Amino acid sequence: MSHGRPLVLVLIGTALAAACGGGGSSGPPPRTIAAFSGASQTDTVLATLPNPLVVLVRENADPLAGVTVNWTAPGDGKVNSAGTATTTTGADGKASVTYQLGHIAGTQTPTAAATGVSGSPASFTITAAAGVATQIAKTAGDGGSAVITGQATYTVTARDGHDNPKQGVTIDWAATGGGGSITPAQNTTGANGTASATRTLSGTEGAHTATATASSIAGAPSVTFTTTAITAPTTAGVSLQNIAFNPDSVLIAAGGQVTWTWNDGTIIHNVTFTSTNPTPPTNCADGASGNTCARTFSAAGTYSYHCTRPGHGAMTGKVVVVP
Ligand SMILES: [Cu+2]
Repeated sequence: MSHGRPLVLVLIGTALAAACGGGGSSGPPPRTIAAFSGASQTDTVLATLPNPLVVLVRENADPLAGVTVNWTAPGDGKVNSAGTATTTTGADGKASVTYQLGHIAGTQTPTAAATGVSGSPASFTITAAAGVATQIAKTAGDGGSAVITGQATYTVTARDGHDNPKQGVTIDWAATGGGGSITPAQNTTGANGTASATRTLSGTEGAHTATATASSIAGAPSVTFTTTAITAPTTAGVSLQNIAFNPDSVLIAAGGQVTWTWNDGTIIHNVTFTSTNPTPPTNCADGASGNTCARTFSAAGTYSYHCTRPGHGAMTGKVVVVP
């Protein structure tokens, strides 16, 4: 005897027992619902699965006919061409629907529920794969600047017509302006739909362009990345003003020098390095307006610093040194 069954079933069971003239006071026989077939199918978004979703309802071990099964599709998936469907089990205890996948790639879980039946709702785990790739887009690396002969990393993402990332799309990379090179010349998008390449700039300042083209996609879409090549200066200046370093990031060539100038009246500041690799130069001590401090940076890398005066915690800066 199980507990928690709806009262109606208890009454039905009692009535059946009475009608059969036996059974005495035992409860209704156990009913179960379970996925029978069609679970674990995989297809493309918006496709209709080749096999229907089938549940089996039993009473004790026997198929039970006439049980109402309420189906629900997740998202914009469809059971029997709609968001929900109602079917009735046949003489074999089975009920079934067709399933059309929703547009979002990944796991989709349609369900089948029956009132007062153990195991309800039964669920089906369907895997939706992205559809045919229709587009590529720049997703990282475009529009920055880098020192001459330096590098930039570009990333494109291929997607299907529903914006699902699409794996396995071939991307051709080409350096198209400014000189230099890009590698690899060709690769394919990964599981997250992305592919990346490394652009190496020439020794000439100015715009460097490169393209990513997906020839296998209808229309062979192509996107253009631009990086501006700059020559790192050998000197840079930073003003300490309004309880801030301005600018808070400077770029210099290795061996170059940065000069800090105090311009904040009587407010005391210092320059205290916080990064350790590369080894930073000596800190600049407390000072007020009129004070200056120059430091030379011989090793390439990023040097972070801040001001340690009370209440100046937001006063941070960095020096980026390139070879
Ligand atoms: Cu300060």
